[in-house]
Amino acid sequence: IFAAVEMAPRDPILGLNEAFQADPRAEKVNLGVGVYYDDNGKIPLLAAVKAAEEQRLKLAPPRGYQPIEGAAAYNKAVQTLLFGTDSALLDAGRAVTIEALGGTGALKIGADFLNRLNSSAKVYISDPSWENHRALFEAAGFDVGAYPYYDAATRGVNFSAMLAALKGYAAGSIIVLHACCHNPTGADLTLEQWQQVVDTIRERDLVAFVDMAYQGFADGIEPDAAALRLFADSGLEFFVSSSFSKSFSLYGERVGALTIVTADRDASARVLSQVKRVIRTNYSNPPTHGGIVVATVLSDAGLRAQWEEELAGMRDRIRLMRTQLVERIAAAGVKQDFSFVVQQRGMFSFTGLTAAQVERMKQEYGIYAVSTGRICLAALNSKNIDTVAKAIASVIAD
Ligand code: PLP
Ligand code: TYF
Repeated sequence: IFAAVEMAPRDPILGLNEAFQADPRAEKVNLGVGVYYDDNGKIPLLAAVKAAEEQRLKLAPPRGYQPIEGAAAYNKAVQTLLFGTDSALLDAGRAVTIEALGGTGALKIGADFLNRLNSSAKVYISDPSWENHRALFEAAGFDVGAYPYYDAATRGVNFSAMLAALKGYAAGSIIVLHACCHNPTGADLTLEQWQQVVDTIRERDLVAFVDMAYQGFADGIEPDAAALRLFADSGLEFFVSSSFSKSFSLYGERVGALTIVTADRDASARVLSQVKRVIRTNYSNPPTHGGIVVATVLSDAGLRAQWEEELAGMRDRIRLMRTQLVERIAAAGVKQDFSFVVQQRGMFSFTGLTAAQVERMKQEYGIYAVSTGRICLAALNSKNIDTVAKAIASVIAD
């Protein structure tokens, strides 16, 4: 039965991990995958998470099934992070949230549900986007196109081209948007531009699917939800996938959520009943641990304050790495202006390094990056930043 099975290509990002692990060089650096490491190069276990886990362990709760849609306390906490404590949309019962297996799981449940509603709708992702967006919506049965987004010349967003493209799409098309900290470019829309996107989505009868994987990594929990709040204020129906992989450093626990905003409470009940069907036929119900930990932290004032402080610490360290990288590339004798790295937001920088230069970084220095030139700033630290700056200087010199 497997004679005709071909070898599948590796995931362009996760595949790098395998190559990195196999590299025997001690001074190797992995700037590929989007994971936050502390200054010692370790994935942190947040103190707020540890405290919540200890509480849970002490309670020694029985391990029954969760509801299909996950823990109610968790789903409510997610809604408050997305829409704020004082939300007309939430008060009106216009949002349904289900606990999902990470942001990826949220995207997939949303995509499967959308496909049941209208399988001939076209999906548009940003050009470029997170590698998995296209594959995931295609796997759900959609034809996936891309709207113009990044402008290499300005290292910003080609907003007029993006808006013009949105205006040309057929009614019902699904537009996947990055709420903040765009992956892979680090280039976000301004709030004025977001308002124009919201207006266009309404005028053209498009469906917004807002992906929020990095809330808290640009400016903070509340400011990073600003674009989402414009959608909330618009009265539109839309989809949100969100993730705590990065903001709680809970990657492998797979903690995310799908939130669907509907017209009213009645529509919410009908939508939830159908989404539960999608979940049942995929994995029945989500795992317990990660969601309970997040809900515990978010519902306890002390733990929540501690978490926000730890999140700010991660955000600030990434910012520091951005300024230091720019300084050290200049100190290594590079004339080209790299100050754009400081303007970019979130974990990533689109450095402008070519695939050939990225390959040389790997071969000559054991420094791994995505072939598109994307690097993860959160993998830099006080010990490796000089090596990385010098390697970049060396591969762009000739
Ligand atoms: N969406 C974007 C834009 C991402 O960068 C990621 C990265 O992990 C995800 C979704 C998936 O999140 P998770 O790891 O929680 O599945
Ligand atoms: O873009 C990244 O590096 C993160 C992590 O299939 C990731 O979003 C990468 C690839 C993938 C799943 C997660």
